[in-house]
Amino acid sequence: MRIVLVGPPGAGKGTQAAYLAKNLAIPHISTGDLFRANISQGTPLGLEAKSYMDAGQLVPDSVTIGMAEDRMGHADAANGFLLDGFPRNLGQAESLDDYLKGHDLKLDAVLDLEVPEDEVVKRIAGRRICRKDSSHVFHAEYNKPETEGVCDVCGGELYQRDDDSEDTVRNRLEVYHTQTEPIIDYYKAQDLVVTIPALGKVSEVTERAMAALKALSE
Ligand code: B4P
Repeated sequence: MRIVLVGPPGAGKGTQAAYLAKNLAIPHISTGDLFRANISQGTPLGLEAKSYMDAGQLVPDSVTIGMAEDRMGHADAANGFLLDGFPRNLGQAESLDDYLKGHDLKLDAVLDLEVPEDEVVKRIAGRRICRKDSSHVFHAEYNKPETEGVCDVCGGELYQRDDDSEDTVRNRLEVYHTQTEPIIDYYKAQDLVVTIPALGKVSEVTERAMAALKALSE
């Protein structure tokens, strides 16, 4: 399957993507994680991305689209992928359509994770991620690691992201409303959008998403 996960910052895209990708045996492709990997390796792409991410802005399409297409072209994505955080504006959505058409492929679904704004702010304030692998995500209250400050999966140190400060979160929500929300209508016009209520336990949200995907393939 080829799936896009969309939703405001902190909706739980990365959290759900990790479980869904495992259940569906397809790679989890997160542009946020790709940027964070470049930042921790100190690459020129990472240096450029960091200034935008720290300000709560989108990294320019000129950098993001090529990076996402390169990742979708890896051998492990030949039979499907789960895109987390890409596309994030109409330009990226149109480029993705061109890429898929050019490879004779199509999307199966766009899962829209729906969460009220006050909940999103609480989730981001408590988010802790692993220094060794930023796809390992926890929450100080709602999704605690067994040992405080230590990743359950790989033992890495947990830390708070630079772009999770209150001011930056406000910018990121504004950017979401102005630039990312329009892609939901774009995909509604293609009859691809399935809305997933994303309040409740992490496992309950995964069950809702899996049930929605199962219903699509029946
Ligand atoms: P991302 O890395 O995509 O992160 P996000 O949108 O902030 O969060 P996500 O929805 O994945 O939430 P999570 O699972 O962690 O983006 C970061 C930045 O990268 C962007 O601001 C932008 O600058 C840049 N970027 C990325 N892609 C780009 C693109 N395509 N174009 C341009 N720029 C791009 O969950 C949040 C917290 O909630 C966690 O602590 C989690 O444990 C908790 N949680 C999750 N589910 C929960 C539940 N059901 N109940 C309670 N808590 C829950």
